[in-house]
Amino acid sequence: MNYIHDTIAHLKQTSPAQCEFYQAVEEVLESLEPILENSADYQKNAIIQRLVEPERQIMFRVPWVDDDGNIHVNKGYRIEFNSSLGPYKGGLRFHPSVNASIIKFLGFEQIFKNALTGLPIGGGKGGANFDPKGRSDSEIMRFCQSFINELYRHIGPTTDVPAGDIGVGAREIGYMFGQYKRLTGRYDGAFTGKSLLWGGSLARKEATGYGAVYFANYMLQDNDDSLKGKRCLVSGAGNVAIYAMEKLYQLEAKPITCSDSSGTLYHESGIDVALVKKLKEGARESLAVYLETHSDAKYIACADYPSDGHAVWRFVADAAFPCATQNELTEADARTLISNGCILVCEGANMPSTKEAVDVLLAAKIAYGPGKAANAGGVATSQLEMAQNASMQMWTFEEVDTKLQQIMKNIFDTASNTAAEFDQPGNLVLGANIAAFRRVADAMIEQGVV
Ligand code: NDP
Ligand code: 2IT
Repeated sequence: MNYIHDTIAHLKQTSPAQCEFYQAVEEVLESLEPILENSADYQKNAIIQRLVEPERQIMFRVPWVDDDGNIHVNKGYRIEFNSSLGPYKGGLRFHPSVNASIIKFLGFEQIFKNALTGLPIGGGKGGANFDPKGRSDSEIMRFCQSFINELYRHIGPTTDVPAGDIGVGAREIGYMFGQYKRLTGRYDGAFTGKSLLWGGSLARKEATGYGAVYFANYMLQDNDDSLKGKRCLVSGAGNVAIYAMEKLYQLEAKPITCSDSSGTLYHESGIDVALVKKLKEGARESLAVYLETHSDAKYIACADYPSDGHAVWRFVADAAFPCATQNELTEADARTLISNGCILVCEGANMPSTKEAVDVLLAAKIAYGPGKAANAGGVATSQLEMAQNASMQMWTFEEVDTKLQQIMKNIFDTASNTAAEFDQPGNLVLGANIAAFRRVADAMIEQGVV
């Protein structure tokens, strides 16, 4: 459709050199063809032209002093992408690879993910090109305080509510909330992913990983199958990967891999999740240290990865859960998974599969759960945290977990029914994108040209 291609061409011209952002936009807009073709309303209201342009982009300097007295400067970002369904909501990422393209792709995905949850939350994302690796607690605290010295004026429980992402967990949220409270004098729900001691929600820490595994099980149940007894490949060893592995065991599946930024671990008898938690949540060590406890496991360093992809996807398994980062599953990886008999790919990470890999997975017609549907349990539970904060309540773990399961089931049903409505049964990429778009676009039309 010329109208979609023109929008993408214009975007590339006006927002140069943002390839991850183009990748996310192209995937969504291409799926929208069947709905845009028949809706003069969406065209007349310039919905897609407005959707791809963030409502507001904040970029700022983050100066901080390390333990030796040296001054460093990082780039801070918050992209407030779309507020048609509620306050901007989305995480903060601290990683050296962060740039405007990465934050915009994440913010764009977040609009649709949040819409799919059915909850009243708009889309946003932020972060900094700061590398937390090897930094002391005091350095992390000073960095977080400096980051908030600028960001505090843009956030609040009814305007913009940040949370965690890569490199940002409960420790960083604590330091940021402390500085926000000091500067504003307010004790409110301007962040989610908070500690359970002071306003966090039970099950938020577990929610993204658990939610992705619930989603995978719903996909399999639709084919009269289940996760029970399945051998699973997991990438990542952070928040999402750890709780995905924990839930896999609870559902009697077996995670046999995980990975970090230095390499991949393979353990035929099943990954020792308690040990990975200890290494990563506690000491923040490399996965290579796992071998000191389990000498029968194998560790493949990044230097030994195949030139066309990632070692983690080259093991034989029934299911794959990419839970680390974007574009970590290539076309060659997708082909290997399928030729090795893998029947399910469920994305805990945001946009972990390259465009070519997605095409291979869809063409093979295996169960494929795209990130914006499969990993929405994290942000959905963040909204449950906001609801608890606003009503000054604290729900039990079981209450939150039950709601999480209902939300994941609802997202699966919505994506699956929408795919069937547009004559592509099983294509959850198309189903999720169209269902989310309809909700956001209709709200934008009702709210006028803003
Ligand atoms: P963490 O920082 O807790 O963990 C990230 C893991 O992935 C770490 O093991 C890290 O390795 C590894 N990793 C990160 N970047 C790279 C890279 N460039 N190459 C190789 N390995 C890498 O982050 P999360 O678990 O929170 O996030 C993982 C993914 O899930 C991201 O895509 C995020 O956007 C997405 N997500 C997170 C949600 C959440 O609630 N936290 C919600 C929905 C999606 P190392 O240990 O060496 O640092
Ligand atoms: O990508 C994501 O959905 C997150 N990092 C979680 C966002 C949130 O606001 O909980």
